[in-house]
Amino acid sequence: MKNYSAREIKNIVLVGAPGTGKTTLAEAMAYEGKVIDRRGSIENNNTLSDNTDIEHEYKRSIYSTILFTEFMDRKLNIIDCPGSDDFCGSLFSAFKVGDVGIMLFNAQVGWEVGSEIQSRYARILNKPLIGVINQLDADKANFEAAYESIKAASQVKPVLVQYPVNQGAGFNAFIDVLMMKMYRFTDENGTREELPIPAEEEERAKALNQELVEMAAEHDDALMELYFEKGTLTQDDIRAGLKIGVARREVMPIFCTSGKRDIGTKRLMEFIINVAPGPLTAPRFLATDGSEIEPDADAPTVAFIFKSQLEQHIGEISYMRVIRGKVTEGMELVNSRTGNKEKISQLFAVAGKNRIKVSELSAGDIGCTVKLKGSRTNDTLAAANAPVTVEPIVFPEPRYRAAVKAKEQKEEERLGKLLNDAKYEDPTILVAYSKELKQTIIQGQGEHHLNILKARLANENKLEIEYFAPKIPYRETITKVAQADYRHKKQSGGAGQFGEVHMIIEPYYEGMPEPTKYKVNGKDITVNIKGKEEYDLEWGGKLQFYNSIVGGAIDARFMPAILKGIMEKMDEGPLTGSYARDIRVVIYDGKMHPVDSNEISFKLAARNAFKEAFRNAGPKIMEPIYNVEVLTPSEYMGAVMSDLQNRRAMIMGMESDKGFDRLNARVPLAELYRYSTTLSSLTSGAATYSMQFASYEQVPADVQEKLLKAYTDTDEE
Ligand SMILES: Nc1nc2c(ncn2[C@@H]2O[C@H](COP(=O)(O)OP(=O)(O)OP(=O)(O)O)[C@@H](O)[C@H]2O)c(=O)[nH]1
Ligand SMILES: [Mg+2]
Repeated sequence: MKNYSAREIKNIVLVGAPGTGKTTLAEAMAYEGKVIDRRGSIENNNTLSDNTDIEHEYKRSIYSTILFTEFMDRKLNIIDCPGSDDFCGSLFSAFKVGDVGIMLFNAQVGWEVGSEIQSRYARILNKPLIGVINQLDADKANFEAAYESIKAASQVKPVLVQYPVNQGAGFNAFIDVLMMKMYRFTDENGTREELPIPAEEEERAKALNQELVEMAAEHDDALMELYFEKGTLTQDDIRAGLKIGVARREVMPIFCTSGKRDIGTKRLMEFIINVAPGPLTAPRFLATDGSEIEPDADAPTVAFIFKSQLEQHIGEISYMRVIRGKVTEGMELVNSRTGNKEKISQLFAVAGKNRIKVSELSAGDIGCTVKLKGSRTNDTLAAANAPVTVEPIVFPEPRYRAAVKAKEQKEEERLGKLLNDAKYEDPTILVAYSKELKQTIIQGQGEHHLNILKARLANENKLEIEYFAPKIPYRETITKVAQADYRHKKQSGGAGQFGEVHMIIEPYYEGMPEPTKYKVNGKDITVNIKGKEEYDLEWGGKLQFYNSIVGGAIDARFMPAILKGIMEKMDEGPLTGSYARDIRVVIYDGKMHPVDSNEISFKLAARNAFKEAFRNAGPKIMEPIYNVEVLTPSEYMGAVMSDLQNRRAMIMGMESDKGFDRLNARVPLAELYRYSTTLSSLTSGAATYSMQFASYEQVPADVQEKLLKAYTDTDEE
């Protein structure tokens, strides 16, 4: 295989709602480029992409697949992404290295929620789109309705480059209003005739051609001038205008295909090669220091790993885009995260599971290497003499949380290892053992996301796991000032124990003034600050600790023990055993015994005084609140809203946007378990949501009651 340079390469990402035909179209593209000599199908489980058992079982894409095809002496690198939003992580990594998205629509459906979600991702990630109305051979194909729905919903303006002549089961021809030709297909293998536009189509074709001309002129002053001068534009002029409009994400040209029958694939690929942005024209990759990395093949090497995979018998496969310079076989590069050297023993162009050995990959190209020692997704490999770190992929926040364990206790260790492997392959899976909750918490993009992992562990690793409701990381705090004295005293036999601590506690808030005096239980207590310590607690919030002892009532050497006693109780709050936060403690008096006082006595005295004061200080349980944003077709808004209200949500705002409603709410985490599943069933899968931690807030009285009761119950056990 030839080595391609940046100007001969295009990197595209196939996106679109589930089942629009991305994987089937990728197959046709590979076939057109003679990477394969027969096209596989989803039904026969033999496509280049979707090549894992689990994908065969579910008949849908679960992972992104990298493919290439060679066409018109160019190389097209294709990343076929899953349509399901549960697997959106791979779309984020694909868009990191792809320069343009090819957005598929199902001609029978038009714009769907998946289109909405994925075009939103493209917008966030600043990626241009080319639109494809696919499945035009289906009985219920309705090109016009699909186009209208795209026009109504898309934020990037669609413009037709093609329209079908005979959509439906007999589909075999379309008119291309850029080429001003009709393409007719004589078989299902892409063989085409180029014909003049039939007389009855001339009027429509001309009108659409005129739209293209005007669109092109709009995007460039020189083209506009030319258009005024001549009254029209040439094909090349139109392409030039489209190039600008697409790159600026203002225009989405629309194509016609049947991926299944390989109709329109070649024309789409020609257009991608001629018009889509490539490595030299797309925005530059940024380094973490903010500088732009030029795609210069002769400069020191920079390669970015965007996907890591573990394959039996092979081990680690690292997919990368070369951003600058060249990666060649045998080369040594440095991983900028670890500082370790990595030797590139073998290099490949990738077509799904098939890997074709190549001797080098040049700036702009995508390929893979195997058996790197300690590199993973988001790592940069760079020449030792020119270290660079590429700005990493920012993956979406998790939306689904569960506790996980192996069905059999003895498998826990193996589970830990396999979950780590899963994390390595899919950075949107987060796993951590929570010391606080005493559970292993796994987070992902949805219930389906985690269920696929469960199925995979069962099939491939013969490991049965269980998901169950995760505990909520509650916090405890206080709402008013309280005081307590505690004397710890023990005199039995040998050395005794004695320590007495008097303390005041009060709620801490940002910017509160220094303590001066308190009135508690009718007593005035004046504070003379001898020492102040302030701690940012590991679990959020603060502890302020003041020493205001007068007249040497307690030796300064016992203060650390007193602090320790308080910390211990904050670690396991007096109400429910959750972490306590946002408390100011003032130690203002106490007593020592000349012989029996020691650190342990003061620690215990402080611990108990704190517990008592805490209970008298209007203690409250706080719960994590999340900002939840739901995106739903307007028809389901009522159902979504009333469900959220049942979840103690506070609705913060609502906004309508082209047939979709966006709803923002603050919802307690305790009410969000399996939310993705409920939302999906409320809206027939048409809605999506994201969630992000917002703050800790007091739980309502009835909830506090329940929690207190639950805790006492277990305490008594
Ligand atoms: N009639 C018709 N069916 C198609 C066409 N393209 C795909 N299909 C069928 O639609 C179904 C989904 O096709 P895929 O290629 O898996 O779609 P996808 O977009 O990759 O799906 P996900 O990756 O799961 O989002 C399969 O049953 C295909 O055979 C097409 O052009 N015409
Ligand atoms: Mg697919």
